[in-house]
Amino acid sequence: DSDSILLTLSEGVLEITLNRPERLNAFNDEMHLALRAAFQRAHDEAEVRCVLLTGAGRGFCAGQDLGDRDPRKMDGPPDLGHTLETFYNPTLRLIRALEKPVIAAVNGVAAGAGANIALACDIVFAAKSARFIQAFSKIGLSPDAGGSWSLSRLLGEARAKGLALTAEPLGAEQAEAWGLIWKAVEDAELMAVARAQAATFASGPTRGLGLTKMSIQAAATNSFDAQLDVERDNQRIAGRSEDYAEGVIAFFDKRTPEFKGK
Ligand code: T3D
Repeated sequence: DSDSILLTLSEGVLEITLNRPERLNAFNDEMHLALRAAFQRAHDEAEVRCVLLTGAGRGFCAGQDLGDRDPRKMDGPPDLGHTLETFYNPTLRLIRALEKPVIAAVNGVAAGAGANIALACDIVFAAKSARFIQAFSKIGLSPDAGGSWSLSRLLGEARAKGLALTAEPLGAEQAEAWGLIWKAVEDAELMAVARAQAATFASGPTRGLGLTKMSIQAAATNSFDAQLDVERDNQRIAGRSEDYAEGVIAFFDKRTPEFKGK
């Protein structure tokens, strides 16, 4: 734990709050390391059955803290490839590889890498007042944190290029209409809606949910034929889970299943 993020683990939900509200939760090195450690914990601990990521204050995350990139305070141009590989990419890889659902509750503006970290999550709820901004082009950078991948796949090339080249803010309702996020919800209801979904996932068949995530992700690069193989392999694993047996028995008993996440 560190001051730059807040962590709670309750009823199987690891809630991570980015906590630098005076900087709209922009990333400094400490927050990078703390966020990565939190996702590593989600990976390592069986008690964690769902992750919920949100931001403190009025913003979700404004991307990299530009205070740490002020050319007037540096000896020469930074190697941003190195900073991406050191700080952002390991966390993004952890989010995608985590075989548990990751929910983003985008409570306010999500800019630059802040937008793209949200888009790397599995289910994105956004407050209706939230905006997604590919801010990179405004400061002479190009998309990172998986944004070029997510935008192209979720929206297609025309909208991906439009957002990335113009840096025009995309409102939450438009993001939902375009299929970029799961749902835009009333601001006052965001956390209740996101937490209810997290609770449902955390009491769900974790193995099956994790395999579902993996199958959908694998489809992005697979042929139909290869994807049938992925489904076969994942269903083989799911079919051996205790939760699958419980699901079928509960069906015949006409009761709600009690999944254990095993
Ligand atoms: O560097 C590497 O390692 C490579 C990786 C790069 C990844 C990236 O994310 S690059 C993109 C970095 N982010 C941006 O360029 C976004 C910059 N911020 C903005 O454009 C705006 O702040 C927003 C559109 C996000 C929000 O606008 P608004 O009007 O709602 O708020 P504001 O007044 O601009 O910001 C409030 C405060 O947060 C303000 O501080 P102040 O004046 O009250 O003391 C502002 O400076 C600060 N803030 C916002 N974003 C950042 C930031 N401070 C440092 N870094 C930020 N990214």
